[in-house]
Amino acid sequence: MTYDPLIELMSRFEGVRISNDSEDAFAALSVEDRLKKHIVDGIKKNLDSHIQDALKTYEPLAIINEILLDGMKTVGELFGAGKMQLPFVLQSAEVMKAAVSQLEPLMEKVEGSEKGSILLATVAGDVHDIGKNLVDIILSNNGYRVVNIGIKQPINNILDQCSANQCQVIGMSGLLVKSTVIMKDNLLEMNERGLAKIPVILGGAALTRGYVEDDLRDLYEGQVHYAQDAFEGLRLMEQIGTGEPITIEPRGERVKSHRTDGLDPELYIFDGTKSDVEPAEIIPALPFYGSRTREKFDIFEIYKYINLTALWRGQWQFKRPDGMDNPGFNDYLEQEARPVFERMQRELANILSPRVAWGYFWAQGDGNDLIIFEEDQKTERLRFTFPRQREGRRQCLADFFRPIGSQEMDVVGFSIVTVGSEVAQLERAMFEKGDFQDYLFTHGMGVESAEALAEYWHKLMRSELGFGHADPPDIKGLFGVKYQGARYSFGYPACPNIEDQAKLFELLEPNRIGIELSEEFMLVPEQSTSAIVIHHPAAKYFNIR
Ligand code: B1M
Repeated sequence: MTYDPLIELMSRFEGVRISNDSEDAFAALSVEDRLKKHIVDGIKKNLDSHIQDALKTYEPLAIINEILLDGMKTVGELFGAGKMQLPFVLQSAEVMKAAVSQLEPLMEKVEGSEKGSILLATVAGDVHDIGKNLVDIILSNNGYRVVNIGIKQPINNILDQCSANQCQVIGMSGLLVKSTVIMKDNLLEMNERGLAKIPVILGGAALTRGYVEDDLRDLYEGQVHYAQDAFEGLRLMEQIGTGEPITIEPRGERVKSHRTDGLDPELYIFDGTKSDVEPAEIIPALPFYGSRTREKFDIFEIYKYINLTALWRGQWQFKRPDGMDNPGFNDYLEQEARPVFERMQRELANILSPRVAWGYFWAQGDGNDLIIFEEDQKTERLRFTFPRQREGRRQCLADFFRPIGSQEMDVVGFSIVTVGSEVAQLERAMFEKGDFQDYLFTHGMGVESAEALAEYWHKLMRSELGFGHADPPDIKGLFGVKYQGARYSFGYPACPNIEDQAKLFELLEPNRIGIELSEEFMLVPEQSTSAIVIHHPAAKYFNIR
């Protein structure tokens, strides 16, 4: 991009909010209210001098416990009432951390000043960091001691670290379906070792309240609680600390949860009944056999494919304030989220390094299997087995291909994309430094850029396969899957077996573009995603039950 001084100047003021942070706005307030205003409004300017003023009357510990934490309590209440958005909560947490760092050296003894302590970990096999780290930020800036031991933590380590650090509570996080099973095993292990006296808090996307509060609570001999988000974690810590009974809302008739991950072995057995999917009329010409890579991209072109709903509402967690209508919320997002999005695009342009491996192969369906053939179109190279819906249309991905033995060979595509590992390093540095708001923004931007690259590349594959002209005219139509065929990621409902990533690796050799497969079949770097690309016009997303 060329340098334009005007754009550069304007960019410095992008995202600047007109806030009441002038000295005048503070001058009329008491020393206590000044500090609370810093916290609630997330203002760092003049924080040190206002802390110096407070030190004339208060001990450092009293400033933290009686004034600053009171400010954070207000922040929590505003968030709970839907009057404050997560990014601004994180801005308050940044101010809290800055204030505590200024006061800590002045305190003789920090231990004992904590409201409670928790050992936080993402469970074995799971690489997801952000959810647990948000919990860490909220708890540690509300007076709790948090020992955050990171991702992929086996139960032995969790228990050893809990004991070594004398933590009162264990918090486990995880985003994968498999992680919910590991959490259950961990609780059983704690029972067995006589450690059920330790209260446990569980959180993460694949968990449900019912699973934790019905199933897991039945088997764990101590207290186990579900936290939907970081603030529920905070409320639970407060209740555990005071010994106050934790209220459990009655939820009607109890239903024991059953396996919902689509990995039930019965779903993989083909009993001869196929779905109602008709054969595709046209089989696309094979663009090339095998796989290729590409590493040169205009990142600004990729940014156009970012799904702003997923980024702004999913990752950055902007929520519609109570009483605001949809058009009002859209205006609000344009005002609050758009400038951050513009800034992030520029700041990450040289950090993100998009890379793709993709390919096309001869294929045919065989019951629940998809056979991939060698270039000779005769020799079997490998096969995938997909689950079939138990009832209804009885769909299975294998049905979207010409069946084994038919005259015509079918074609299947695969893709794997990454935006590199540098963004994860930047995130880590931001988290450690206490730049919590930018940590959230950067993480969201990194993962949604990976998803955008997958969307962008799928579009290119549709044109290589010869039906790109049927695409919807605008990018929004792509998010509604209004094009021919579909891109299914292993681990998602129609092809839930994450271990199939190993076969995709065999076909695409993405090590050439710096993507590795962990022993638990996760992609490293984290900001990566893979897919099987199916051309059949009837191929749409479906669930397996
Ligand atoms: Co994917 N992904 N993804 N993905 N992804 C999930 C996790 C999945 C559940 C979607 C689904 O199937 N519906 C699914 C896993 C299912 C399974 O296990 N079988 C899945 C899959 C399959 C995959 C891939 C394997 C797909 C593929 O490429 N074949 C792949 C794997 C990537 C890898 O290996 N590196 C992949 C890739 C990706 C993207 C890169 C595109 C992207 C980013 C992933 C990432 O963050 N690293 C992505 C996204 C965005 C998602 C979803 C849509 C959102 C995840 C997220 O960022 N949440 C997710 C589905 C979903 O959650 N709806 C999905 C935001 C984050 C802040 O929330 O961590 O849950 P979370 O934390 C929250 C709460 O849960 C709670 O508080 C936090 C703050 O409010 N909380 C706690 C969490 N821990 C807590 C602990 C507590 C208390 C509260 O106390 C101890």
